[in-house]
Amino acid sequence: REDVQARTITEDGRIFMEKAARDGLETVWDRYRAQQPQCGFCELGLSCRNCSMGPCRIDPFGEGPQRGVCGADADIIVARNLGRMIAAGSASHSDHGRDLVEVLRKVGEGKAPGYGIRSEEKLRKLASELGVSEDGQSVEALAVAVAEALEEEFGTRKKALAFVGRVPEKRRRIWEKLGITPRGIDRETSEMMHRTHMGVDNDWKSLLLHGLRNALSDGWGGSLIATEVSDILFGIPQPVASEVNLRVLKEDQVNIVLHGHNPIVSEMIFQAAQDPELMGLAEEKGARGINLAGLCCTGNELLMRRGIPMAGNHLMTELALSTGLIDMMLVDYQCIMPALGETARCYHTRMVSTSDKAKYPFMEHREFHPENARDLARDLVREAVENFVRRIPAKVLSPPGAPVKMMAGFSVEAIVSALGGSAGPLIDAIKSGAIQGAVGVVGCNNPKIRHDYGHVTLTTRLIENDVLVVDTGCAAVAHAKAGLKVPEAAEKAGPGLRQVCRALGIPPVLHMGSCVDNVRIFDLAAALAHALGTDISDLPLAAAAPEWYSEKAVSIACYAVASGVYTVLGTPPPIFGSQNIVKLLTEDLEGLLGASFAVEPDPARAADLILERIRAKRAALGL
Ligand code: SF4
Ligand code: WCC
Ligand code: FE2
Repeated sequence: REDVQARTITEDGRIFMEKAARDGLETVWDRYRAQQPQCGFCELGLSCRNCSMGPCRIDPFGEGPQRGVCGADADIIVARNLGRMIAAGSASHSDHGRDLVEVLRKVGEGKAPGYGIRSEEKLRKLASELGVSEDGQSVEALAVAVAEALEEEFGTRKKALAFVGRVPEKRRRIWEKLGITPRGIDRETSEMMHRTHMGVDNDWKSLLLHGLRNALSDGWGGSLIATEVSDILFGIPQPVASEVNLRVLKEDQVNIVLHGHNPIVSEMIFQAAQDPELMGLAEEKGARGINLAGLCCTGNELLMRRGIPMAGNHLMTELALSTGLIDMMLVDYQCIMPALGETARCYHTRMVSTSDKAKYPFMEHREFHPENARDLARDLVREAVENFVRRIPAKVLSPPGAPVKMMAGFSVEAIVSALGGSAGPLIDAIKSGAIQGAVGVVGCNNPKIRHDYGHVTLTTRLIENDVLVVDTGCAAVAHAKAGLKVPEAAEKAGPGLRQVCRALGIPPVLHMGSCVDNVRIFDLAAALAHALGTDISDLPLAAAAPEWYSEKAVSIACYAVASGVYTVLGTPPPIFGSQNIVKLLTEDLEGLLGASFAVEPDPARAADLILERIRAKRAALGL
């Protein structure tokens, strides 16, 4: 059906959209259509329900009211709404980071059986960065001390977050001058909620500046802590081969799918699935093994560290259920559509929620805590195995064909070691023009944009033009499905990039992890800037989120720009009700931060904007 073609570029997506329709399921695309037309005021950011004198809306045509009941105009309302999106996004990444810090502390205290310190090297690096003395401390005591220092990053009233020290000097001065140096992770989010309460900050410029600071508290705070502590607890990712798309689900094996974000649960399930006793039980039940697969970012975390295959990205989560092959789906939090529990009722699939802060309709709630995680993971894997025999043959459709091969695991440490121990060869390749620049293509799927089309079109154009692409999150999964993440994909790259990839045996599109792992990209950018004695904004870099949907993506985009990286958004953010704000974000920020936003739904044109940007940056550097 043409309808199905228009919704996705992926073959497994098309096949299972039709299967879902046959099974009478409603999908995200159906619900999106049912919502049409969506509210024009809200699309423009012109509606406000921050207080009970409202809700209010501003008439974009200038004929109806131009002020809310309190007197807020379009600029104030758009800025407040955007500010609250940033706060929600920053809070989500940062609260995820906090959960990891809790586990780190419990590991140190000996109260988290099954968890441990996998990278002592990173623990020590973080200790020295945070000014925690290592003298005579056991690893356990050091873990507690580092956890305590990280806890201080969240709530304490400081002048600056510790990790601001990683930012090039020139950039730090820009932040100081604008008053956007992030001071405390929770503080910036809390202050944003305060400022956007009725009758507090009513200057749209100062609201937006605080928005940047709030986003920086995510990028150089909460997300960074999530990534670093995950590396300490679960290991620093190294290049690893794996596979992607719905074909990674196996008809003859117990399929357990992990969906959500935090590796705390998924890593324990990974361990339990290796248990010989449970593997034996699977055989008794007639299965050839226990097969784990990932969705969204918790999948990316397992992929990066353990090579666990990915079943799909955000818009594939319902369709994965429609295979009828999933014996258990475990979710933690973020990007888990509340529709999933009901969808699964059509099949034998057991749906299990695991986080004390995230419950969903029609899911069993089995709460994970550091103390019980190892035992609970074993119980759940056992239950998944027992559920294997309850598959409903009439409802099973095995995805035809084979999965697509991919490579992942490109942490900064892994990239540097692939380069032979320093960033030097990458800098040389950029200087010589073999690599014209580097772009982070990141973010979600959104039913407003043909599934995966934005990512794959943009990224293909960029590599054809000798631009190295690094990616994370659902964008990375889209690229993998399109076959861009194998060394052979170098053939699709321009001659310069092709040669570099061939010499190093790497793909032209490097998987750097989950959405919190976007901080890896900025760590790399900061390292390049340091090596060249310049600022991040002087480098031939850019970022893009062609299909973003989430508030977390708004926070990421804002810390990208505030860190000096030009960022192109595919889905329009709700800012077009204020021409002042559009002008500030797409033009004037350039003068203040050396970077700005662009909005371009057509990914081919987004590629042109980015290539033009890279050319200009190269010219300014005399390259
Ligand atoms: Fe209306 Fe102002 Fe209240 Fe918003 S804060 S709902 S604009 S009165
Ligand atoms: Ni991260 Fe976006 Fe995927 Fe969710 S999992 S959908 S925030 S990119
Ligand atoms: Fe509305």
